[in-house]
Amino acid sequence: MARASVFIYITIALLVLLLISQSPKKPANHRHRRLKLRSNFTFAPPLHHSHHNPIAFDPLVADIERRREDRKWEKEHLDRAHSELAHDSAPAAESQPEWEDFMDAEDYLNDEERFNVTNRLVLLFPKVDVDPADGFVSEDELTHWNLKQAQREVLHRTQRDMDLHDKNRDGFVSFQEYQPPSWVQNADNNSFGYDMGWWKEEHFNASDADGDGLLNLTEFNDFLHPADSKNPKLLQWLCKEEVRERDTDKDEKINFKEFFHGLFDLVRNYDEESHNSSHQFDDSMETPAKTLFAQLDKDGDGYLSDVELLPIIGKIHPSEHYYAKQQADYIISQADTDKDGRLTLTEMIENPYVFYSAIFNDDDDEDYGFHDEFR
Ligand SMILES: *[C@@H]1O[C@H](CO)[C@@H](O)[C@H](O)[C@H]1NC(C)=O
Ligand SMILES: *[C@@H]1O[C@H](CO)[C@@H](O)[C@H](O)[C@H]1NC(C)=O
Ligand SMILES: *[C@@H]1O[C@H](CO)[C@@H](O)[C@H](O)[C@H]1NC(C)=O
Ligand SMILES: *[C@@H]1O[C@H](CO)[C@@H](O)[C@H](O)[C@H]1NC(C)=O
Ligand SMILES: *[C@@H]1O[C@H](CO)[C@@H](O)[C@H](O)[C@H]1NC(C)=O
Ligand SMILES: *[C@@H]1O[C@H](CO)[C@@H](O)[C@H](O)[C@H]1NC(C)=O
Ligand SMILES: [Ca+2]
Ligand SMILES: [Ca+2]
Repeated sequence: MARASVFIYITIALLVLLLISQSPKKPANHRHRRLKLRSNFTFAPPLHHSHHNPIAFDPLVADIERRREDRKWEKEHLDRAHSELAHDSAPAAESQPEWEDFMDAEDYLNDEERFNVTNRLVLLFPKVDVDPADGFVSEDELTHWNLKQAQREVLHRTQRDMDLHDKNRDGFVSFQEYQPPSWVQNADNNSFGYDMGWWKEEHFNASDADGDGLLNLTEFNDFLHPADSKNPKLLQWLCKEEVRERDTDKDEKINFKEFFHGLFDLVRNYDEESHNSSHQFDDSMETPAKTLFAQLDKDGDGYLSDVELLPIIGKIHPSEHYYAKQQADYIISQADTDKDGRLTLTEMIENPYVFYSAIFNDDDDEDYGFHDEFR
């Protein structure tokens, strides 16, 4: 079937790659562009509209970045962790990178004979073009691909965090076992504002979908990324938390003023980015804000309760799907030469750096604008 031919095809492509990688090393030719691995990571979960790392298009690049991030993470935690941890979290013997350190990895990516971007795209195209496999990569297909890459990344980080918190190593995190990270402990209790309810017992309980008092990997992942969760208890908690944070006059409800200065901007930004509507930044926004407020205020008491925030919570806390789509739209806008809204393999090969620009370090004068796009 088609599956078999794809397999043969991938095998051949891999052989070609192998042959190329074993040919004698020639002096590097002059390049205008250097692919660069990202080296700074933030280990706190992304809250609100904080920076969201671009998703690596190529799983091979993601893999290199992941290993590098793991090393940095281990170093950061082992430096101050107790010796018990130091033994257990020593790097696993599984699939060691073939390069000694990560400078080598970056050299590898920039060695056109070992890491041939064209061949990479040829190899990846049939993996993205699956629904249907028609020779075109659609926005949905690319979004789905990005989302899969992002989810793999997120789950990997959760697993890493879980290893740290699951003290008795039974695969579950109990409430006694987990300790809030330092950014929670050091938060100033008196400042009204963000994230005060995070890592508290209510948050823990809401994440515990089956109510057995323990969080397994799925539940712990939801705990860290409630906006991506399908757990209704947790979404409800997130809404409550949002009310707590926005409720400046402490009446436990959101009045119009509290809604207009804060929440409405988030909803509007979300709609603009996904629907590409026209920009307007003036007082005339008060009218649409009032309209939306009235729509959300189901019981008409002039305030928004946590339950009434539920329809917009996905816009206040965008999910991975949102970022995956945003990135797909950006890539298509840059690479879709014939403007039919979808990508052929040829279009991708002719615009390779759009797919690798998250690690693109421009030292020529062209502006790819990728980083700006994703804040
Ligand atoms: C990573 O470093 C770049 C500059 O090297 C900086 O612009 C960017 O904000 C940093 N990102 C994070 C998440 O710290
Ligand atoms: C990359 O692979 C393509 C197709 O196999 C080939 O045409 C191109 O010359 C290769 N580039 C380099 C630098 O080896
Ligand atoms: C914040 O309040 C908790 C108890 O509610 C307390 O244990 C903690 O020390 C306080 N943190 C700071 C920085 O004041
Ligand atoms: C969380 O659930 C436990 C029972 O599993 C209960 O004893 C505790 O009071 C709950 N805490 C909160 C804040 O709801
Ligand atoms: C964790 O528990 C939930 C039920 O609360 C279950 O649906 C899920 O499959 C479990 N995940 C793992 C990794 O065992
Ligand atoms: C986005 O906006 C631009 C310019 O305002 C317009 O040309 C384009 O058709 C819009 N795209 C969509 C999908 O609405
Ligand atoms: Ca397709
Ligand atoms: Ca096209």
